[in-house]
Amino acid sequence: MSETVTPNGFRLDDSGQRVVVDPICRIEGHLRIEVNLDDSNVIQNAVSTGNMWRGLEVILKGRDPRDAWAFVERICGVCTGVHALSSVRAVEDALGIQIPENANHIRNLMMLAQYTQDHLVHFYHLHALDWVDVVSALDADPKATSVLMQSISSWPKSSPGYFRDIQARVKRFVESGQLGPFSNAYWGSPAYKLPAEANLMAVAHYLEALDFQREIVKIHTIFGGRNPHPNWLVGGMPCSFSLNETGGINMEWLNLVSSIIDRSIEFIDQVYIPDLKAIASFYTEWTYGGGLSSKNLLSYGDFPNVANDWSQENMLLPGGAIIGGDLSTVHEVDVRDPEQIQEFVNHSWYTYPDESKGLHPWDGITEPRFELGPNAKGTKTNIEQLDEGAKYSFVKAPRWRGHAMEVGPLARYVIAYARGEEEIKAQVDGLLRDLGLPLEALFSTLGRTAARGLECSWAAHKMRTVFDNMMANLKAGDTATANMDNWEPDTWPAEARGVGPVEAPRGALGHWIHVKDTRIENYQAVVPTTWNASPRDPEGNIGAYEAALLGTPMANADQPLEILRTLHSFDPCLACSTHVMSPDGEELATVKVR
Ligand code: NFE
Ligand code: MG
Repeated sequence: MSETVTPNGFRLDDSGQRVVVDPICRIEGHLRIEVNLDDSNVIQNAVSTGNMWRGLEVILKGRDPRDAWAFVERICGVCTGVHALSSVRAVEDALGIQIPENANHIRNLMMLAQYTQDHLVHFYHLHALDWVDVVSALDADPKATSVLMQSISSWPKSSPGYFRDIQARVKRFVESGQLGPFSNAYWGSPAYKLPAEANLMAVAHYLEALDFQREIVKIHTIFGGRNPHPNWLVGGMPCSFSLNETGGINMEWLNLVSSIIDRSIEFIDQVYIPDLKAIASFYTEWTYGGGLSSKNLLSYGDFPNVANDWSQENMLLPGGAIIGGDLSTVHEVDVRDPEQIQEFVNHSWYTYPDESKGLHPWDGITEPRFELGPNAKGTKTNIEQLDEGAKYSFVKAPRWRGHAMEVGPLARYVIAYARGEEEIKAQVDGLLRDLGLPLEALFSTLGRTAARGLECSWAAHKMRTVFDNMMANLKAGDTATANMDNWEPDTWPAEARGVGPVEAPRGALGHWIHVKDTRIENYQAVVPTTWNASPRDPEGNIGAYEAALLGTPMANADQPLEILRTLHSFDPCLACSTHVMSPDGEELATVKVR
């Protein structure tokens, strides 16, 4: 191919050295990235591949729509609950079922708890070690670390003795030769810029966050019985309030929820946000990873303030679409319009009768076809290089009005900023001011990571608002959590279609259902990581991961730290995006740098 320019404005050149990173670690699911480097080791071509298939859309056919949530919730245990929510919304939409105010409050609370926990775990446990050198923390002066910590936060765990103990723990790890969660990284690389004290501080918080995240998900267990995979219900939520009694959700449980919310706000604002600012301040020159984030962004909007009102004005976080980086216009998105959202498969390991066209999810088809293109190298079970001119991923290619889109916290934040949402604007402007950066700095790997942190804080605070609203409603005497009108199949029309848009932690999620004669005729999920990890489409537009990697210089082609930084900033989840492992679970590829 050599050099081409894609319709969405990215210059590709596949003539240089090909580097294959497989698997990308510290993510959920199986992701392979191939890039071509020029003579200066700058990325000139990028290929994003989801290399597993699970088939959840297919196994839903013929089932009772009221059961669908329990199947699709198993798409992923990380963004747990989001697929169940999308499913019950889709079924309620199809069958005209309204939910009580309390059910809306509980769903909002559970989703906000999900954002808070998922973003926190992503920052510390999946992404921080791209920026924080654990081994360097051994060289830190615990006293100086304490001074650093106390200069940026009033968090009480900040004494020299505390950091000395943490350092001793890390030392035992390193000396044992068994690094456990800290193994397989590129420690000592010159790409790590933090002073030893900042590294020690971040490692301490890695451990603290690991403990604290378990507290947050108790909110799921209180309202949904368990985590991961809490219980849901078409028509409401499967829990009941009895404020002054011992059974059901009483004041004791509600007080625990309230206490978790307070502690979440404290941890996020006193630990996560100060760490984010401190770490980012050493990497402001690392400006790579923008790609589609500066062009096309999509959010459905979520967290309805009042139940059953789907207008953007009613959303705590309103959505829309931005095209070509034009922040002056936020386009309305209609998930029902067959012209707007379509999935393409000409570069995906699926087949359609006519692969030059996309299909709206209500008419979507999930029929797997695994085949290697003529220019792929290696064998079917040991692929050395994929052929991006042919089919090359189990991720489909969703498009909005033909555009490849980025979704996720950065998309939500830029859209809310463009819509003039005051709280979001204040957060974004405050962070940029503290770091001395212009708005354009947002359109980058660091911007994506920063937006997730701000959104984590936003979500923790919004839990308080939603909780207080729910308590006021309960105290006013409304304790209903479910509505069983239109629940029985004999009340359903012969045919119905519904859609359940959700803003999941990683971005815009939708489930589309077609019910026929009381059974599921067709079911399609278009997931955040499906958007971001998308392969090329028939026009040649590249997806968000692919676009974000272009132009990034690699210090050392054998240590793909730069690729990890940018990929991790999206918080990839291939379990979600393919939701559909090769039948016999065979290994499709091995790690290779060529
Ligand atoms: Ni498995 Fe998911 C989220 C969904 S993914 S993590 O957030 O939906 O892309
Ligand atoms: Mg799908």
